[in-house]
Amino acid sequence: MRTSKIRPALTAAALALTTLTGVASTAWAAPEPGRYAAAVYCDAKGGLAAGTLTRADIMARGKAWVSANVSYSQEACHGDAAGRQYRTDCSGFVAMAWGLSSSPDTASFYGSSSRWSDIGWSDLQPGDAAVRRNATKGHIVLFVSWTSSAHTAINTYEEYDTGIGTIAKTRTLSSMKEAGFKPIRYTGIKQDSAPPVRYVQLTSMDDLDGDGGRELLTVHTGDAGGRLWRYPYRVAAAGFGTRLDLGTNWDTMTELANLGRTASNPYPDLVAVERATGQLWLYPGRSQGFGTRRLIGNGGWSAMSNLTSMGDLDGDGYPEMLAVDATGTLWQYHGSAAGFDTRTSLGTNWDSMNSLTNLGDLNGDGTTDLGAVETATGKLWLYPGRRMNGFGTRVLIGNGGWTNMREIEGAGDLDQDGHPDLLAIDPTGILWLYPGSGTGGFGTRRQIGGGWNS
Ligand SMILES: [Ca+2]
Ligand SMILES: [Ca+2]
Ligand SMILES: [Ca+2]
Ligand SMILES: [Ca+2]
Repeated sequence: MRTSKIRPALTAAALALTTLTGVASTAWAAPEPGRYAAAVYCDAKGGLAAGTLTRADIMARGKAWVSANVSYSQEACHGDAAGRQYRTDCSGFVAMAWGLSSSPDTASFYGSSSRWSDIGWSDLQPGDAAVRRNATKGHIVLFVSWTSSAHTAINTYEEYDTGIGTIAKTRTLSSMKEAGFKPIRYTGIKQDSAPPVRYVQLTSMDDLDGDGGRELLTVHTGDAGGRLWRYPYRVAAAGFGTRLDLGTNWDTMTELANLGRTASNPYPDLVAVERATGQLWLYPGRSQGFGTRRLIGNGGWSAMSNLTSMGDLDGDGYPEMLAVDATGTLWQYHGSAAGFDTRTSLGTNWDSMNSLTNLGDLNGDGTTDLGAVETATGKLWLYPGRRMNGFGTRVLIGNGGWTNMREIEGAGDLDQDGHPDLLAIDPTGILWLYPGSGTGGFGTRRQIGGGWNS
């Protein structure tokens, strides 16, 4: 039911600006949705129980109203496919998409509830929402997707205004923040079954085959016997060349780490812990793969995690390595011709972090830096290296969401622009390159592979 009400001129002008320039206006057209909420009762027939709708289901429900361009009115109801009735304004639309038992207003969506929770902007996934509520004004939109990997604008579905109805729209993140939007998540979303983890132990290596490009090692758990693959990076092609099979049974090993070159070998060595015995083995680099392994650490290494080579920190020709023990102490192992000799404690509470990785000299001060994800927050931190003296005060380099990544690995200067880079596999199996900026952060990430979950 469309009304014949004429929109205020400001609203029409703001919409025209939005349409022509693609810049979302902050002059929000949607009037106060809560004012008349009590006046109209829309029977949602109990809604859909929590845990019923997947993100794909929520997007399909939202799209149904967009496709029908359901008219905007705070005093009318419209049904979902099963005839559950929701108020035809911005908050009624999101209530419908989420299958709620009623149509809350934006004040309710902005407030706390067991049915939804605040999330970070970088956590947004399809079917989440963003809500604003200032004094008596409010609006809420359904998040569809980011417009690009730069994450500067989002695509939405929203019940927009009188005469416009339910539409798909694009809004810049800056305008949303300025207008006071915050992202929220329905707590009743049914989790999609996670895609199988096929590639694990992402390990960036120095050049093995002498073509100048770095290598990426990974264990494939999906084919017979845990195959180790080497992916040669081709700088000119900005991607990986044909992978090479380096043998089976690598799923019996864990904590693979690139030791890098030592004074004893022109090719980079690999270390790994044998799950069954807790022994630490060194695999000497050869021109295409690795030679016969050598035992360098008797049992007990299965209690260690986050083995991370930091390169040769004291200049004696042998790389140092970090590892976290079961109590959360971070140890630095001093490299030697035999493997490692002494170790030094670099501090406690490292069991609150995960995905430790050698970032190279990411901040450009001449020393190798460490990256780590804070498990509780999903934030990525840079620990500026102080050679043999541990690390300086940590610096935040990635807001939340990094715990969602399946694998994170400092990649050295993969694209050879002079700055070290980072690789990560996201939950959908996309391999991302985060190019180091040279000043302690990353430029816009680039997708350099897909299917890393198959
Ligand atoms: Ca190479
Ligand atoms: Ca050393
Ligand atoms: Ca540094
Ligand atoms: Ca680079």
